[in-house]
Amino acid sequence: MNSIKNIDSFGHVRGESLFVDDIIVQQNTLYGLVFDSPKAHGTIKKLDIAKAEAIEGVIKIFTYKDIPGENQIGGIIPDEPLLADNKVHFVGQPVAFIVATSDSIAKKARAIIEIEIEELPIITEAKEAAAKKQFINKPRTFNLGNTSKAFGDCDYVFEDEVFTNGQEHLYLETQGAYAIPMENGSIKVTSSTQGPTQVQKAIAKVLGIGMHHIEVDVIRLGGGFGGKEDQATPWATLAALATYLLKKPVKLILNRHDDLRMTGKRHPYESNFKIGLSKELKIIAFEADFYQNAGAAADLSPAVAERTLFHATNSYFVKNVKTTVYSCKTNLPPNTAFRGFGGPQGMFVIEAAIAKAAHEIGVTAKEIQEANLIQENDELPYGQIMTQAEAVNSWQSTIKKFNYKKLASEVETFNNKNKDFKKGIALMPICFGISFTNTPMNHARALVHIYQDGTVGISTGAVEMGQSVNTKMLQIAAQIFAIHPDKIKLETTNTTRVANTSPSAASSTADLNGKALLKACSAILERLKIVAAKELKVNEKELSLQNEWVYINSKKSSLSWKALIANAMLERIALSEKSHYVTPIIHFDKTTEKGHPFAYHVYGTAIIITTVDCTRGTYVFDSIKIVHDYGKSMNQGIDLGQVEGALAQGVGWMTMEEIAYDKKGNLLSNALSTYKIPDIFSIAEDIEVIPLETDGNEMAILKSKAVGEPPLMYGIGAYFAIQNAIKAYNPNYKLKFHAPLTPEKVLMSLYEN
Ligand code: LUZ
Ligand code: MOS
Repeated sequence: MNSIKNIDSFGHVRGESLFVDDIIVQQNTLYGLVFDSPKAHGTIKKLDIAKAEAIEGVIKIFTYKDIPGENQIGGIIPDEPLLADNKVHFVGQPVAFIVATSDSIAKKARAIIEIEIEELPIITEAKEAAAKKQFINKPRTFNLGNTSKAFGDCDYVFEDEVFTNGQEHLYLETQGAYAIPMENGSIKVTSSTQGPTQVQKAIAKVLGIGMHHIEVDVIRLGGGFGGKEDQATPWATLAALATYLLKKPVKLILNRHDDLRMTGKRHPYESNFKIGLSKELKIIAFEADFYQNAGAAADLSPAVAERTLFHATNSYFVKNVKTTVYSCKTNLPPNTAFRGFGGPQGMFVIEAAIAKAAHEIGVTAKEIQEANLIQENDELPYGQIMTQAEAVNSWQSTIKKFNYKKLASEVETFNNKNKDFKKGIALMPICFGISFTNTPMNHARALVHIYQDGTVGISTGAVEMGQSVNTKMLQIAAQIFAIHPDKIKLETTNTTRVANTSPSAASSTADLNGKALLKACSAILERLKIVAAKELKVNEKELSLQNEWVYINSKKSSLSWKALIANAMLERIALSEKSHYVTPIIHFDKTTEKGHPFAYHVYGTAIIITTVDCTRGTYVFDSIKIVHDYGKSMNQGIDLGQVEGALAQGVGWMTMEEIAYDKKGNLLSNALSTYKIPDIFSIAEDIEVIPLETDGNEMAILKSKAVGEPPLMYGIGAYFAIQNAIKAYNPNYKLKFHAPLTPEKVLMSLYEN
């Protein structure tokens, strides 16, 4: 069972898997296109859609005036109109929605819409916004101990600035939705969203009708990475708006350029840190201020900001901590969830602080990292007491299993012998909290039907986006019912079957939905055992299911799974079950900023080795070696895939993916020719991932820990490996913490003096 392949793999390879754009369209389907703001900030003085609307084949061009309900799609804070009213706040902000009989006609119409905008001052950077007091909400501060006092007791104190850039999600499948009118004013929307309920809720609000009129269906996503947690909503809502008003099916699929321009990305952060250490290299005090570039509306920024604070000390125990995050309002598209959700931004800063301290004191970062790893019963800055801490375990396993000493001495030998090439080595421990940091979101439901022929249909709130959650769900049901996976079907994720769901996010989807599914399957199993016990005239405690057969005390009985189900039907036993799972224990009090927000933490440690070409500033990664805490992985192939994919994304964020806006708020990295993501050559040829040996965790599904986001942060080590190579070449190099560390920046650093 453990080796079951992603159930979508054959469909994907054959091109048979269905995405929104593959749905066979109904007759009279119309095509939508968004007309967006060409300016980053200003007042709309004139919007002329009449000429465009007169084009043959253009059915209607909608503006905010056509919205029957509220022109509002903000999820956490109601600060985001669906269509701009009299003001625009970023380039790419939807202003009008063109609906035509074909995509090409809609494009012609878009080209002749006239807009006049009286420009207002444009802010593109976080600290610039902070200086002008442009914030999304109030800052948040986490406090432990007393930093100002503690700095006085430190032998060393260092400060510096840090920048991490944004990151484009670049899901293979762009944003899109297809809405069709049903009877009595109801609408069915197929959306490429991680959050079907969010979409349903936003549509109901914008149309001014009840959520019961909106059915959102999600087949699967061609990637999400957080980019479709909140930001699938506008497109589905626009399609639904047009469908509602025109009573026609409307399809809206963003092309890549529109998607890149109109959607938000990972938040760039400008930060400051102050770190204080003792002679023994204990981190006594740590302070950081994080300036998050939120973009023009809140979107998920407050939640992302919160997670930055939760991860600001990464895998380390620090007695005195004070961290503050400011969500700064700028004229960029609202930045949003991205794998790690603010965690990576926080973790990079403390790693930078450690690198700085090591450099100044004249020790290796490893010595500081090692001296401060968090341990059992240590208190985190947010009050949670560490249990089942694996930071030391994963660190020591990594050092031992990969023979770190030998690797480090090879790097040193190489550097002594070579002038034009330098190697760098870095260690990157991770510690990532699992649960939505907003406690009320940690619940899920599953609906299971056993059909009378013994086959099974499963619905949960989980959205399949390539992470193979459906395969994990199937494994759970197959295990409990002891039936072949071929007898089980994962239904689409649909708001009428499983309602009020949290988005598939926070690495928690398999845990939450899997636990609900486990409960539902177990409840049916209990009923079936009673039927079998009656039929076989034994005590139900003696019964088990194996290989589609009922066993009595591990001896095969006369009763097959199929016959058992047929009997249960005759006995009028419910073959369906709906279950609800709520993560136990967790809580958090935002007034004190203390609590126990995470079900558990995921750990691991990576060793990253790079070779820098000191003539060119280019680099390759020789090897990336990881000991990762899967708990007891329920599917090693799938989980390894998640580790490798996340790692590539982390390395890309740290080294090459360079989002660029000009001062006018125009996206310069607006195509794949100007935005470089990692390819097969960017990632180390030698990647080794060894599972950390632990007991797993009861709060994880089948003790198999969440794996979606944590491994992204191994990529942070890539920055420091390159930095160490630069240090080996240029003794005058002044450490800078400005990611991504592109070859251009490396080259400048190699030759600065
Ligand atoms: N989404 C969210 C997330 O709403 N809350 C979270 O804590 C979170 N964490 C990671 C990714 N998405
Ligand atoms: Mo996410 S960053 O949608 O888990």
